[in-house]
Amino acid sequence: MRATAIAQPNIALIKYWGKRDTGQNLPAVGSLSVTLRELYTEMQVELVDGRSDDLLIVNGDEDPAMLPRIAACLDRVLGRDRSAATVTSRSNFPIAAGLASSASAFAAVTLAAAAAAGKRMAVDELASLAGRASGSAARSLYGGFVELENAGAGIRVKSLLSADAWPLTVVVAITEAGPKAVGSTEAMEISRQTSPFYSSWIAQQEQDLATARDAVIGRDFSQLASVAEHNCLKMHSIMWSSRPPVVYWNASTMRCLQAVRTLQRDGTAVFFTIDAGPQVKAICLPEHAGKVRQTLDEIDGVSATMVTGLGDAARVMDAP
Ligand code: 2P0
Repeated sequence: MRATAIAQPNIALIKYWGKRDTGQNLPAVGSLSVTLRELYTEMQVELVDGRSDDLLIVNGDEDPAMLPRIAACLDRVLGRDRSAATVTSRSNFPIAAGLASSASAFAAVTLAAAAAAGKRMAVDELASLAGRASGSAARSLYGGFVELENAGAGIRVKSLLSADAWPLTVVVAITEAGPKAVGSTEAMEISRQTSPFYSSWIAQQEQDLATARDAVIGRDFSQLASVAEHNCLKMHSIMWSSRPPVVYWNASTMRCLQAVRTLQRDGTAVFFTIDAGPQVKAICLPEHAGKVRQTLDEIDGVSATMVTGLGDAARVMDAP
C-alpha cells in the first residue's frame, strides 16, 4: 500500500487571492497559471495498518507543523477511517518561500494517496480534492497553461494549452530563501477583511482572465505580459492596503522589477510576476532566457536564479 507521485509547482499569471468559503477552501476568483518543468515535489504515501499516528518527513526531517494539513488532505481522499500513513516528501527548491511549494506538495500527495489505496479517480476529482487542501494545488494536476474557473458550487480546472504548444521560459530570481513571515492563507483573509480595494479586485478578475485566456490561445506575448503584470501589481496593492499591511517584497524584489522594465524597453520579450514571497519570476521567450538570467543574476541581493520551461501534469511514478 505504497505509491509515489510527482508534481511540479505552478506560477499564476492571473492570481488567486482571497476565498469565498474558508471552510471548503473555495477561491473568490478564478486564476490562470503555468506549470513549471524543472522544479518538483515527490511525495510517497505508505499506508500502514496497526499504527495510529501519521508521520510526515520533508527533505529528510520530520515536519510536525505541516502534518495536520497533510493528514486532513489524506482524510478527504481516503476517508477518515483510513490507515495511518507515512508521507515522505522531497523537493528540489526552497519551500514556503513564495515558490508555490504547497501547490506541488498537495497535488502530489493527493495523487499518491489515491494511488496507494488503489482508488481510481478522475483528474477533475483529484484537482478538487487538492484544491481543498491548497487552492493553487488544483492547478498542478494539469500541465502547460491552466485555468481554474471559479464555477458554481466548486471549481473547475482545465488545460488551455499544452506545455509544448507555447514553450515559454521562466527565470526565477531568489532574493530571500527563508520561509515567509505570513502564510498566504492567513494573508488572504487579512486582505479580504481589511483592504478597501478588495471588492474591485474581485469585480475585475473575470476581465483579466478573459484577456489572458485570449492571449494564451492566440499566443500573444505582449497581451499576456501586459495583463499579467497588471494583475500581479493589483494583487500586491490589495496586500499593501491591508491592515496590518502584507508586504512580501524586499529591495531586491524591486530591483528585479526595474531590471525587467529596462529589458522590455530594450526590446526583450519578458514580463514579471511575484507571488506571496519576495522572489521574482520573469517569463520570457526561450531565445531571451540567457539574457534575462544574466541580468537578474547580476542584481544586488539575488542569491540564485533558476531557469525552467513549462511542464506537464502531476503523475504517479509507482503504485502497488
Ligand atoms: C496563486 N498564491 O494564484 C496565488 C498568488 C500566492 C499568490 O495561491 O490558502 O497556498 O492554501 O488555498 O494556494 C498561494 O496560496 O493558498 C497562492 P491556500 P495557496 O498562485
